[in-house]
Amino acid sequence: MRTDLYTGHDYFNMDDLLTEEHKLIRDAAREWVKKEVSPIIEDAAENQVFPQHLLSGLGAIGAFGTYIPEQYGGSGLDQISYGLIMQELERCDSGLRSTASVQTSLVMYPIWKYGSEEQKMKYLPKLATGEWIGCFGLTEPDHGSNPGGMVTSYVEDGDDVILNGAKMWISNAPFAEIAVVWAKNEEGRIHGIIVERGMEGFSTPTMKGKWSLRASDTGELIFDNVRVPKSNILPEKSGLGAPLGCLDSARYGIAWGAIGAALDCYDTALRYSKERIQFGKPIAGFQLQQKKLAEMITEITKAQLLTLRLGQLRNEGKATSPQISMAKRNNVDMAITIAREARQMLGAMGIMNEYPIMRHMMNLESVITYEGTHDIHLLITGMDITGENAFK
Ligand code: TGC
Ligand code: FAD
Repeated sequence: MRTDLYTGHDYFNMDDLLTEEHKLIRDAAREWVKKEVSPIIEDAAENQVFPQHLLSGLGAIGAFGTYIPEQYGGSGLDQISYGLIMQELERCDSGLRSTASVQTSLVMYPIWKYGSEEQKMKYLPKLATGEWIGCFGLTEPDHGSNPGGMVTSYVEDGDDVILNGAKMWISNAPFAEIAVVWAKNEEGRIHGIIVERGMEGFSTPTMKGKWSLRASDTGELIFDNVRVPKSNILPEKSGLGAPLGCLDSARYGIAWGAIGAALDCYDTALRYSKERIQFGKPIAGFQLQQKKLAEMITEITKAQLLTLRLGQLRNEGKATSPQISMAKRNNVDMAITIAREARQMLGAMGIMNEYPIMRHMMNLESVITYEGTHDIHLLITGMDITGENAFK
């Protein structure tokens, strides 16, 4: 196992645009990752398991509920702080960032935005510390890019509803205490409903065999006549726009996270190229290797600028969904391209788990697919600029 020597790269002095608080939050997250996660991440990926002992630490660095108000146990910070934490987590591993973005943006966010006061007080403080973990059930076996076609549904029965259906590919499902599940009511309208572990008929089988995001637990959610109190339905928003609103927040975090993965690949390749001698000199001295490195830092810098601006827009409440889609799509594509180039720069060493690049590359194959595929985000941009819907 190698010592984590990562230092960060800031070619366009982006730090000048951050506050002292932003830098403190980012540096604290970076130090925690180096001390607690870097030494164990390769084993976790190899063993296909999320290290659950990290949950309280993630809570302590503010990764759970970063922008949720303090009255509900969150950190009450801004969107850029949230982005910086996601960047530092994914610099280590996309699965680590996944756990935090699901908890903050897909579980705490809908409870905060669409929940009742009782629901907020019951769930948010425990989710903020990591005492409870949640998951988000939107995708179904037959409905991925087209979540509006979902078949999971419920019928009313006195003070309860009876829920039936199944969700698939759900991050954190195998160990989550609660699931925010999207299901149709008898009129076919989509609602969010909080399902708790232990409710009869509710199970969360683990999905094994992933070559990607191996340090993140993924599972199914099965609902077999699950009786859920009506008081667990999120009352303040319904329709497909409700889950898609959560996705905006999570996709924004991924845009930052992907920069982290790209920075780690670039940092590793740069360091290696200065140390690796071939034909009597460091490979960093060959033009072809310099071209790779120069293009990497150029693309990272462009993504950093785009994403910081997006963070400013989100702080002002002005960011549009298509702007978020563009950043998610661009940054993940940028990161996966850099991972592939960086792996080549390490030659045979690039395939070894002594270096993080191959793990990042495999992780990013999930990141480019979940929260809307690369092509779906392109179609969102296409529709925004032309006014024409090419989805259907
Ligand atoms: P469409 O008719 O366009 O829209 C339905 C309603 O939703 C509104 N809307 C949005 N609202 C908020 N935020 C957004 N981003 C929104 N996009 C659309 C829209 O205005 C409309 O509202 P209303 O009031 O008129 O009803 O919907 P569509 O059925 O045509 O689908 C559009 C499409 C394809 C863009 C969308 O469904 C989509 O984004 N598909 C991708 C699915 C996806 O991203 N799934 C992610 C699952 S969660 C996940 O992957 C977590 S991984 C987490 C981790 O481990 O990190
Ligand atoms: P499909 O929708 O079947 O798409 C297959 C291909 O067809 C893609 O290339 C797609 O771009 C293309 N395509 C689809 N429709 C169109 C169209 N209209 N025009 C052109 N091309 C199209 N979901 C959750 O709800 N919660 C989670 O926590 C979660 N975690 C995940 C974790 C992992 C590791 C992974 C891999 C996925 C996770 N997902 C989760 C599911 C994820 O959001 C879906 O995989 C994703 O939305 C794509 O759906 P699909 O896999 O069914 O692909």
